[in-house]
Amino acid sequence: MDKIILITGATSGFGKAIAEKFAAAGWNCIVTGRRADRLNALVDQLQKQYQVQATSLVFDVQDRQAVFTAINSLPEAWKNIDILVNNAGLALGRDSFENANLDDWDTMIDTNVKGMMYVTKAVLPVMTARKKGHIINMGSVAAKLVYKEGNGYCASKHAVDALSKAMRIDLLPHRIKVTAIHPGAAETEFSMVRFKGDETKAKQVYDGFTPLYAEDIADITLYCASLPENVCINELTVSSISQADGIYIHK
Ligand code: NDP
Ligand code: 8X3
Repeated sequence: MDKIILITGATSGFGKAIAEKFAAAGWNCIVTGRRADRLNALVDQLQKQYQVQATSLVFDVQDRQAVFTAINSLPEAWKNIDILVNNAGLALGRDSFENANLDDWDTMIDTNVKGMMYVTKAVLPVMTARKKGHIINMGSVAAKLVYKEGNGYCASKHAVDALSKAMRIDLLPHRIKVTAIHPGAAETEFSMVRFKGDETKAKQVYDGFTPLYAEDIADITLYCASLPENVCINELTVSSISQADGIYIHK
C-alpha cells in the first residue's frame, strides 16, 4: 500500500479534519487517539466517503509502552508510513505560575512533549530504513511567544518547536522532512478541554472575532505535504486575520 499517513489526536479538531482532508486526496489513514468509539466511526466514514483504506490504533501517547506496542502491532501492509502528524495535545488551565496545578503541568508535558517524542521514535525506524518520510508537528503560537498565564502550555509548545528543529537537523542524512505548524486560536474542542468543560469560558476565547477552524489547518497540512520531493516547509505560523501572535487579538 502506498500513501500512508498516521495522525495522532484524530478523534476531534485538527486531527479529524486532517484525516478527512488527506483521505479526500487519496491517502490511506491510520488514525489514533484514546476514544475508540470516535476512531471506529471515523474509520468507517473515511472508507465509505473517500474509498481509501483506514485503520485505527487506540493508545494514550503518554504511555510509552502502549505507544510502541500499538505502532509495532500494525499489519505489514500498514507499516510503511509516509507521513506522521504529531497532533495529539492539549492545554489544561490558564493560571498564573504560582497557582498552576502540578497535575496539569505533568499532563501537558507528558502529552505534548514526551508523547510526541515516543510516537516519533516508534515510527522513525521505517522512515530511516526507507530514507523517506515527512514528520509534521503541531506547535502553536504558544511555541513562539509566552503569554500571561500560559506557563506550562507555552513551555510544552516551545519544546515542540525545539524538538522539531532538533529532528530536522538529526534526520537530514535520512532525507526525512520535518515541518512544524504553529497555529493561532482555532475553534475546536481545545478550549473545552483547557477549561475542563466550562462552556462559558471556552466560548469566550472565540468571542468577538473569527478564529481559525480545523479545516484551515487541514488545508495547510495537506499543502505542506504536497510539495515536490526536494522542498520542505520547515515551519509555518498561521493565525486568523484578527490575530497577530500569541498575545494580540483584535476584537
Ligand atoms: P482537540 O481537543 O479538538 O483535539 C485534541 C486531540 O488530541 C484529540 O483527538 C485527543 O484525542 C488527542 N489527545 C489528547 N490527549 C491525548 C493523549 N494523552 N493520548 C492520545 N491522544 C490525545 O484540540 P485541537 O484539535 O485544537 O488540538 C490539536 C493540536 O493542536 C494540539 O496539539 C493543540 O495543542 C494544538 N493547537 C491547537 C490550537 C487551537 O486553538 N485549537 C492552536 C494551536 C495549536 P482523545 O481525547 O480521544 O485521546
Ligand atoms: C493554542 C492557541 O493561543 O491558546 O495553542 O495558545 S493558544
